[in-house]
Amino acid sequence: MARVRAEPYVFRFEASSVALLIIDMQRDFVDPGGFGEALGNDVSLLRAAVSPTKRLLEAARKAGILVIHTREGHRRDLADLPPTKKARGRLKTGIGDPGPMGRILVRGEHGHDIIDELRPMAGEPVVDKPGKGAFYATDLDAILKSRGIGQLLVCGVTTEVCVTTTVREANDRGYDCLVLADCVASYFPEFQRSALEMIKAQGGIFGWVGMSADLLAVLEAKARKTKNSNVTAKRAAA
Ligand code: TIU
Repeated sequence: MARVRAEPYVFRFEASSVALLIIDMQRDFVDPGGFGEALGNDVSLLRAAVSPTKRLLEAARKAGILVIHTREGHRRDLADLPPTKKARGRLKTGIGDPGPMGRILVRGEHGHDIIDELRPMAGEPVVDKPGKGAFYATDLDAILKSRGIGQLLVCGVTTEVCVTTTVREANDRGYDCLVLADCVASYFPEFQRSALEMIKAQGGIFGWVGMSADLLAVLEAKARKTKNSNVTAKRAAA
C-alpha cells in the first residue's frame, strides 16, 4: 500500500487500483486563440500545471499506473451541444465557430486536442466528454470499473470547473480522489485556492489535496521496485 502526504490526511493507494486522470489539457484551454481565451481569460495562467503534470505522467507510465485523458468538446454537427451552453456568455466567437486553431471545442480540430507536452500514448484511454464532468455522458465509469480502479490521481484544468465537477461526480460514484494542487490550474487565482479548500474541508468531503513532488517520490520508488524485480526475475530465468 503506497502512502502520499496529503490533506486532510495521508492518501493510501494500490498501484493496481489507481489511475492518473488528466482532465482537459487541450489547446482550447491552454493556448491563445481557443475557448479559454474566447471566454475572456488570460490562458497563460494555466501553463503552471503543465511541467508538474508531465513529470507525473512520465512517472505513472514507468510505474505501470493506468493513465486516462479527457477532452471537453462536441460532435462536428454540434448535435450534442445544448443550446444553453452555446448561448452562454453571449460570445462573439463561441463553441463550433472557426478560430485560429480550428472550430472551437469541436472534436477533430487542432484546438480540441491535447497539448503536445502531455500527448496520450497508444493504449491510454482518451475520454471525450460533452460536459464539464468527465462522468456525464461518457464511458469513464465503465472503463474504470472494468479495470478495477477505485482511486483517482487528478490533474488538469480548470480547477473550479471541469476538475471539481469531475471530482464531485467521482466522489458520488464511490471513487477516492487525490487532487494534485500544482497539477491543476485556474484562470482565477482565488478560485484555485477556494476550489482546493472545498475539496479537502470537512474531513475531505470530496477528496484529498496533495503536491506532485510527494506523489512523484512514491511513483519513482514503485518504478524502481518494478525494475529491480524484473531484473531479478530475468536473472532467475537465465
Ligand atoms: N471555463 C473554464 O474554466 N473551464 C471550462 O470551460 N472547461 C474546463 O474546465 N475544462
